[in-house]
Amino acid sequence: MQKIILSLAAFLFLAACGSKGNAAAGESASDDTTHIVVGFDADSAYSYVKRQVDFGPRVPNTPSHKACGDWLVAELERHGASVTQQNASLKAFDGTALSARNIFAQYNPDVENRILLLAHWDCRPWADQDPDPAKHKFPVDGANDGASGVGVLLEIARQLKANPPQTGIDILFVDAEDWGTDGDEESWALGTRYFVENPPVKDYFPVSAILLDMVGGKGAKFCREYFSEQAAPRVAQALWGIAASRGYGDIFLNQLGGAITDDHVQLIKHGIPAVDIIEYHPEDNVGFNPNWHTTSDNMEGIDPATLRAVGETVMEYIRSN
Ligand code: AHN
Ligand code: ZN
Repeated sequence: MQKIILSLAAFLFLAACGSKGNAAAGESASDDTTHIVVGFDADSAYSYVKRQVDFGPRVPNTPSHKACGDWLVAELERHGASVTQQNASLKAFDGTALSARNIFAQYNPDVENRILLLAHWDCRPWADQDPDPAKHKFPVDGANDGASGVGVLLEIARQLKANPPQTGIDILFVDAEDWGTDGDEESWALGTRYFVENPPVKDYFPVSAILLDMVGGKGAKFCREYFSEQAAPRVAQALWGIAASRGYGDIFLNQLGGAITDDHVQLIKHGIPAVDIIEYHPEDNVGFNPNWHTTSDNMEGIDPATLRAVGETVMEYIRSN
C-alpha cells in the first residue's frame, strides 16, 4: 500500500478541532463573510478539464500525450507566462523508458517571494482498480486523476493574465506521476523527482507549494493530508481556513487524512513546504474517489462545484500571500 491509513487518535492536533470541523484548528470560527473577491470561473475550469480528456488518455509515449503537452504549453503562453519545458527519459519500475515532459510556467520570474502550484498531467496506463478485471489493462481517461488539477491551474493562469499578481507564481505540470505500482513508493512521481533534482531555475526554493490532485470529483472531500501537515502546517491551516470562510467547510474537512505518496512528497524531501489537496474519505478503505484508477474516471464524474471550491480557495491564498 502506498498510503498508510493513520489512526486519527495518533494526532494531537485533532484535540483542538471542534466537532463540526468547519473552523481551522486553533482559530475562532471563521465562517463570517470577510473573504476577498477572487476571480475563478468554474465553467472555464471544467472546459479545461474536458479539453484534456478530449485528447484521449495522456499516457506517456502516446500521440495523445504529446498533443496534449503541446496544447498545455501554448495555453500557458497565451496566458502570459514564461514557459520552460523539461524533457527527460525516465525509467519506470517495469523498465519502460518514459518520454516525459515537465511544463514550468512562471509569473513575475524576478520576484523572490514565490508560490508553486502543481498538478500531474499524465494518465495512468492501467485502470487496475476497475471492478471489471477485463479492463485492468485499459488506460484511464484521467478526468479527475490528472486533468482536474491541471484544469483548475489553467483557469488560475487565465485569471493571472487578466489580473497580474504581486508575488511570483509558478505553475508546474508534472509528468510521469501515475506509472507507479503498489508497494513501491519510488515508482510514483517520477516527473517531480526529476524536477527537484534538475531545477529549471538556480536555487529554486518557493516559499510554499500546493499540489492539486483529484480536485474535481462529485461529492469530493478534502482532509488534511499527513505529510503536508508535517511539512507545511501553516500553509494547510491557511488553505483550510480560507475554504471554511468561503463556505466550503463541508468539502474541506478540518480532519486529518491519510499519508499519501504523491508529488508533494518529492518537494518536501527537497526542503519545499508543500501541501497536497487531494480527495480523501477517511471512512472508506480505499480513501480516494470511487472512480480512482478505473475506466469510470471520465467527465461524468466531474463537478464544477468541486473545481470552484478548490479554485477559489487557492486563488484567495495566492492573492493574500
Ligand atoms: C497512490 O497512493 C497509489 N497514489 C497516490 C498518488 C496518486 C496516484 N495520485 C493520483 N494517482
Ligand atoms: Zn492516479
